[in-house]
Amino acid sequence: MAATNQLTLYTATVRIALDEAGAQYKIHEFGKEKGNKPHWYYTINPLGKIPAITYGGPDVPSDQPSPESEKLTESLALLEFLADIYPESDLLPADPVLRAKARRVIAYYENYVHHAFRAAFFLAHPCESVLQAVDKFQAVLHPTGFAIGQFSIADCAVGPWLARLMLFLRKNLGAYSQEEGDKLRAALAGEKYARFNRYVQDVTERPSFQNSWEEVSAITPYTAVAVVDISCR
Ligand SMILES: N[C@@H](CCC(=O)N[C@@H](CS)C(=O)NCC(=O)O)C(=O)O
Repeated sequence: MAATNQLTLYTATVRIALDEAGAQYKIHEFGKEKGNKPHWYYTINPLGKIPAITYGGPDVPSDQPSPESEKLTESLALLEFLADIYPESDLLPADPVLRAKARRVIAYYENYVHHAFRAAFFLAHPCESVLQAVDKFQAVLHPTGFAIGQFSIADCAVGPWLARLMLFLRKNLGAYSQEEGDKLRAALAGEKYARFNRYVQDVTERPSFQNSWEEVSAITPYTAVAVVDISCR
């Protein structure tokens, strides 16, 4: 384990977990360099992807990472790591059942919702598959409140994506036809998806979400190019 608790986040929605934990951290934003990372970043993540965290080592400028810090990547691993180093945040509760439920919500989002939205947005697949995915997803949400009742890494992981997908849908971005888009919007607004809509509303109203959402919307232009962004997590 690192000898210091220096922690630098290289942008992304993992920031929600840091804010929830009340962590002290530095943030490095890439802005226009997002798709073409500077060479020093490859010492943190050889894949050049964000998010990443440097942890431990001396407190150095974020564009001069120390060889002494741990370099951590993969958003879900980072969320679990933050829950581990800030146990008092309860982002991943001690109860094994709740832990399994938090991980299940993330898996349902990834395995069903993300794929279905992508197929509709990129490949103009019938929007019906989005509704089926959302239905499966809402069935594993706690009946009220956040994904497992209390706020957890599940909300950090899926909240920003759901907000982004719903934003794209509202803005009519994607390969689906106007008619399919209208059908999907109308169906999703229905009573059948009340739990899903309430969940999206609750997560997006959370102050920690609002902090990083401004960042996401600032770097994501509302154009067809923005749709490409949903391919990453
Ligand atoms: N599975 C990785 C995906 C990382 C990823 O694809 N990140 C995107 C941003 S969401 C990225 O860095 N894209 C820019 C690039 O590929 O250069 C994770 O969850 O961390």
